[in-house]
Formats: sequence, C-alpha cells, structure tokens
Amino acid sequence: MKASDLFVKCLENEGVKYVFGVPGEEAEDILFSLEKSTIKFIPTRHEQGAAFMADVWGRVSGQAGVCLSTLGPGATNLVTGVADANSDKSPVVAISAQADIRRLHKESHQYINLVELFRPITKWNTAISGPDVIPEIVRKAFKIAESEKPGATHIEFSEDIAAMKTKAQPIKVVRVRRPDPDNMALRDAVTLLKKAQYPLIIAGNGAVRKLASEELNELVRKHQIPVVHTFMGQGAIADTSPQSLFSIGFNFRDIVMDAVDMADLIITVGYDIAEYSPDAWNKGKPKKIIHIDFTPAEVYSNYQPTVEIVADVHATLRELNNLLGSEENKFDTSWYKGVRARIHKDIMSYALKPGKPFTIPGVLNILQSIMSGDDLLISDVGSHKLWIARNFSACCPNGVIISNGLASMGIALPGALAAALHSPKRRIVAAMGDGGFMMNSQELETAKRLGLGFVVIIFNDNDYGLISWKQQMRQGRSTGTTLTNPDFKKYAESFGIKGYRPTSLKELRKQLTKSLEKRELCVFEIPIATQVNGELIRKLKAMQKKTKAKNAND
Ligand SMILES: Cc1ncc(C[n+]2csc(CCOP(=O)(O)OP(=O)(O)O)c2C)c(N)n1
Repeated sequence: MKASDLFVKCLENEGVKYVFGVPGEEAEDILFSLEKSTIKFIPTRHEQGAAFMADVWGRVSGQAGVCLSTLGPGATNLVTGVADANSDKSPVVAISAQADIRRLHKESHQYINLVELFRPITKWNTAISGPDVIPEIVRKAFKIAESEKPGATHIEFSEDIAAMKTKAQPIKVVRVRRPDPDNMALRDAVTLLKKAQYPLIIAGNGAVRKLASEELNELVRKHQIPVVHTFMGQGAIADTSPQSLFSIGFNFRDIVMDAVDMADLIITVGYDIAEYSPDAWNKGKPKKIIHIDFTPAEVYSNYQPTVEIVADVHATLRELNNLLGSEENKFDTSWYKGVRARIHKDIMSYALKPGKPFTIPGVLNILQSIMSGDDLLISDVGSHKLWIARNFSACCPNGVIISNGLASMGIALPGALAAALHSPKRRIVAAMGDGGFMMNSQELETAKRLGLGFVVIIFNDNDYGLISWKQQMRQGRSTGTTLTNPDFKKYAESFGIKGYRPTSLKELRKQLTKSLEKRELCVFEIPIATQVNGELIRKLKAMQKKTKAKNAND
C-alpha cells in the first residue's frame, strides 16, 4: 500500500471524521488518499482557522481534532491554533507536509525545520522517518494528544515518504483506564475537609472535560460546599445551584474574592495554573489546599497543596462522595450566601433599558434569557471574554468555550464552525469583538460552503477594546488601539449570508431568538458603549476600599 494511504487508514482507525486544512503541493498524496477515505477534508481559508477548528473540535468531542498544512508558510500559519490547543488542554493532532528528505539538510525552497518549530507548543512531535513507522507514529500522536491532560501533537510527513510503498497496518486503539485515587490521599483529604469550617471548591476545565460534573454536583449539593469556576471551568456546576459563586479569574478583585478570602480550605478540581495564577488568590496568607487532578500540582510557591490526589477526577470525586457519605447540611451556608446574592444582583443590574445604548453585559443578559439546554456560547478574546466569564452562565457543562490558557484572539468563529459540524442540532453563538472577528472572518465562507448554521455576534467598539480598557486603567488614556471597520452587515451579505444591525432592544431580542431557532448562519453587528468597563473597575475599587476598612475595624 502507498504510505499516504496507510497514513489515512491510521487516521480512520482513530475515528477521525474531518481534517481541516489548506492544501499544498507537498501534501498532494495525503489529499488524494483522503479523497478515497471516509474522512472528509475541509479546505479552510487560513491554516489558523483550520487549527482553531481542530482545537474546538477537540473541546466539544473530547477526541483529537485534526488539522493539515503544507510545509513552510502553511505550517507557520498553523502555529497559533496549535499553541492555543496545547495551552488550553484541547486534544489536537496537527499534520504538516514536508519537503523531500533529500533536501532537508540544506537551504531549500520553503524549508524550515518543523519539528523544531512545533516543539515548544506540543506535548509530542516527530517527523515520519519511513513508511513502516506510520502506524506507531499516528497511534502515539493520538494517544498522547488525548490522554490527560490533553494537548497538541504534531507529525511532519515528507512528500517522498508519502509516495513510498509499505505493508504495515494500523495499530489497534485500546481504551486506557486512568488510575483510581490513592486511599491514603483520600483519607487525608477527608480529614482536612472535616476539620474545615469554610471550604470552597475551585473548579477548572478538568472538572468539565471528563464528565466529572455529576459527581461534583453531588458533593457540592450534599455538603453545601460553595464552588467558583475558572473561565474554562464554566458549567462544572450550574450557576443556578445555590452553591455556585460564579466565576473566578477576573484580573481585578471581584465580589467573589470576599468568599475566597474567607475560605479556610480550597479544593481545586481540574484546575490549570496556566489559566489563572494562584498569585491572585493565594498570596500572603496561604490557605490549605486539596489538589484533585489528573496530574500532580505544578511546583509553584503560591500553590503548595497539603494533599494531592492525582488520579481520574471523576473517580476521585466519586470516592470522596462515598467516604463522606450523606452528611447533609454539613457546612454552614451563611458565610457565602450573601456573596452569591451580591454577584447575582450585580449581573442583573446590567439589564438593558429601551432607548439606551447596547453594552456587552446587557446583551449577555438577553442571550442568557434566550439560551438554554445544551446551547453553546463560544467566546473570542477581548473585553467581551471577561464579561462572558463574569456575567454569563453556561447552560450545560462545557456550554461556554473560552480560550484562557493561550487566550488567542480569532478562535471563536472557526471554533463555532467546528462545533456546528460536530453538533448540527445545537444552537451555537460565537461572540467576539471587531478585532477578533476580522482576524478569521474569512472562515464565514467555509461555514457557508459547508451549509452550517450558527450566530456570530460582533461587539463593535471600533477598538482593540480590552487593551484600551487596561491602558485606561493604568495610564488614564489609551494608544495604538483604535480601528475603522467595514460595514459588517454588508460584509456578511457579500458572503451570501444574513447581516443584522439591530437598533432597538426589542429588535435585538426578536432577531436573535429567530436566528438561533433557525440555526441561521448570520452576523449580528452590535455597536456597544464601553463606559461599563471603567464603571465596573470603579465600583470594584470602592467595594475593595469598603472591605479593607471593615477588616481594619474588625
Ligand atoms: C492573537 C492575539 N493577538 C493579540 C492579543 C492581545 N489582545 C488581547 S485582547 C485584545 C483586543 C481584542 O479586541 P476585540 O477583538 O475588538 O475585542 P474587545 O476587547 O473589543 O471586546 C488584544 C489585541 C491576543 N490575545 N491574541
């Protein structure tokens, strides 16, 4: 068999359904082998789009998303999406074609060493050295990408090897069980928990990734332990639960910190330090910590757990539930109830009023009232991301996708495409700023070509908003951030899709509801007023002052 046919057979063996990418001469054999397979190759408009699609495919399916590029510039274009998947713990296998191995040792057209290029942004990465090793390499790339903690792997495939003959066959995929938690560690954790007065759980992405949220909910409900979730832990428990204290991760002292400060024991569940530094919540007076994760805790001076339970997170929570039994109402709820009420009240305070300009948190309140069930919101990166994490509640576990490890702009639109491809029945919204939209807006054509339906919301402030928000905070003014934009409505229409620019609250709600219901591929341009950003900081500063004064008087 031809090596490229074997390679594609190995991808089929891994259950791959789609390969996202941009073709190139050196990838010719792979493409023709894909054509004969059950896998569909999806040509994208930029390799970055392909990598983000693979990234979000990994997040929604739990199985590695696959992207393909040619050598040189194609591969360098893949880099951001691959790095994003790796930092955000999303399983991705990136494939890049490479030149004939007889020209890899010398200066040659479009050649760069791709194994070196991808080394710092992947869990594992190699070049195929001959046709017979293809089954091992493909199996290893998927096994590593998909094992906890997931991430990206990369395979470089030289064109001359792709054309060679081989008798090798794919290696069988065997499901590997993750280890159960250690009994001693569990007992230590239970002892700590029983001694605590104000325990609090920080749920990270690991709490939603492997369906651990059912056990987490049981633990929390039975023992009434409050939970904060990181941006990527959204949906670990529903924010409608009385124990939810919504999000943690805003780089400014937010209301939730009143509860975090008071807690005498923190239980982290699937928490990633890359997402939110412990410096922000455990500096000064370090707390007792129980670390529950698939891997040992990072060595970090402000994160030194008393107990680490390194095992499958779902199994650990199940065992903790068994050991703790049904001690209903064990923990007092009065210490965090008020914090929850204040957060909720604050979120509701952003409700839009007729005749007033749109704001991001106001529009999010509308979205919240429209979205439910397994609806999915995918956020891009910018000021809207902070508002989404802070003010929007996931409708289900993994119901809000946010890039918060690498935090790369441009993920939301291609990401929504991948999510719609994976789950065409889901109602999906991709929310972004004008900056992030213009980074990968060309993928609207890919979505249209594939006949997919999702709603794109552009919060338009003609600015790299988050950067000017931060500059304003520190310098009192901003520089290097303002933009001019195309007419987004007409821009959308030029792709043959609907563009909307609602002018009233009523119109916004009505059209959003309709478009979501129809799963219509469309673009909403929502011009926004940004004063809420500065106002939020002023409000939080005043709150902080009050807390300080109160603590000094106590
Ligand atoms: C690829 C990439 N480039 C630059 C940044 C730095 N950055 C973070 S947020 C931001 C501004 C985002 O602007 P926009 O997309 O308009 O969203 P807004 O902040 O206005 O909501 C920038 C430039 C980044 N995170 N990712």
